[in-house]
Amino acid sequence: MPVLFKGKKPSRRAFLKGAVAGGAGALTGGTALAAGEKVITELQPWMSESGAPVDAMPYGKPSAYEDHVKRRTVEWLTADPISSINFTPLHELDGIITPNGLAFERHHGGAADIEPGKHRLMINGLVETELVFTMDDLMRFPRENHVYFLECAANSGMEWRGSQLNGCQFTHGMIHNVMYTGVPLRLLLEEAGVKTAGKWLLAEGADSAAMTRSIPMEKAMDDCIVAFKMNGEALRPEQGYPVRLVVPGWEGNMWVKWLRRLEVGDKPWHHREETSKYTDLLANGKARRFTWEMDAKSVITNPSPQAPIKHGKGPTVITGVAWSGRGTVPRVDVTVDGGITWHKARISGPSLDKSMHRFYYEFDWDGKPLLLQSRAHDSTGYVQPTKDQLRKFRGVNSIYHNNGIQTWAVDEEGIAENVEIS
Ligand SMILES: Nc1nc2c(c(=O)[nH]1)N[C@H]1C(S)=C(S)[C@@H](COP(=O)(O)O)O[C@H]1N2
Ligand SMILES: [Mo]
Repeated sequence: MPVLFKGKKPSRRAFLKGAVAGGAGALTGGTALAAGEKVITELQPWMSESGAPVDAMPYGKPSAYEDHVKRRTVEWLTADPISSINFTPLHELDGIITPNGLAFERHHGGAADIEPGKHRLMINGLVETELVFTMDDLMRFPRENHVYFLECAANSGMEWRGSQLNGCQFTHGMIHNVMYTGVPLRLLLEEAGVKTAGKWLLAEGADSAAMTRSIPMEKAMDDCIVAFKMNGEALRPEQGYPVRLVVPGWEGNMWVKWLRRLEVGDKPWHHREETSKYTDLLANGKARRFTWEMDAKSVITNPSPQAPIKHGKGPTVITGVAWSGRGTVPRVDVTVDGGITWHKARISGPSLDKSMHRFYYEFDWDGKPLLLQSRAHDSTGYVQPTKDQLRKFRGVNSIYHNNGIQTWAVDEEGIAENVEIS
């Protein structure tokens, strides 16, 4: 049996002081021992027998008690699962890094299963020397590490005309944020020698969809990465193993997975994914095109429809994530009364360029209904708009690039629901 109190038994007062920082006598989350928390005094099975040996699981997995933490789909969204999408469970995560097994997937022709020894990356078109790289060749270039978010341009697309899906996993889960290791694209292009007429790049995937997108040369030479690792280990097949393009801050569709070819040209190719798709039809019949940058955005992940408040009134933690394709997010505001009063949230963890930021707002909930919103300010001074402000400029036909403020209505029971108030 474990020794509960060695020496002097602490007073209830000292216990409370230790448990609550600054709370005037209220218990934050602990229960006074006197009230009888039996699980701490009773012997549990995991203390009476030895645990699993090392190597029981050579590639580790989360605890079996965490099996509800998973990517999820919305069945009616796409006609079949080959060209489809699933969503990152944002409400189950904390900090800024998305674990590899939980990074949302978007495939247009299923996830390719590539044998790395048979994979090649070709650079052709307007270059001095057309080149073909093996994976081993790529490993001989200087590499860099960067944390970036990848957001599908369609993230929150279903919410354009009004609130629809009940959970931040579904409204905002087409995003992940991982550390990439790879070779700056600039180094590979310099190796091939881009001709002066070479102003555009076509990136092509080796999947059955052979995804292609046109990328301006300035971006290619700036911060794009040909990445082969995510969070330290090889890219997952779903994320483009053995190699994908990283296009920091720009819409996910351009981050070509299973990257097999980079063609240098003098103008954009106007392929399907940049004409009929990933464009925004305005009210006057014209379409916005080449809307590459992802605008500043944020969402409260807890509480949210999939993560209600279960503890009743009293000290309550609100948390969420914020990001911008144009830089960092130095400030996030949170409101609990639908925007009547805004409070500055606390950002905790690294504030990196074009990466997710984690914010917190702690408050004393009086148990009355709440209207929760968060609002991101990015390093360019841009402020996340309301959905009404967005619709004023973009009409109601848009799907892509919805970065409007999200509202969760929380009732007296702590149940949260997706609503729209502004
Ligand atoms: N080759 C290839 N690359 C691709 C796609 C694809 O279907 N095939 N989907 C794109 C889209 S639309 C998005 S949003 C991102 C999704 O990346 P993820 O699956 O790592 O989340 O990959 C992009 N790259
Ligand atoms: Mo996408």
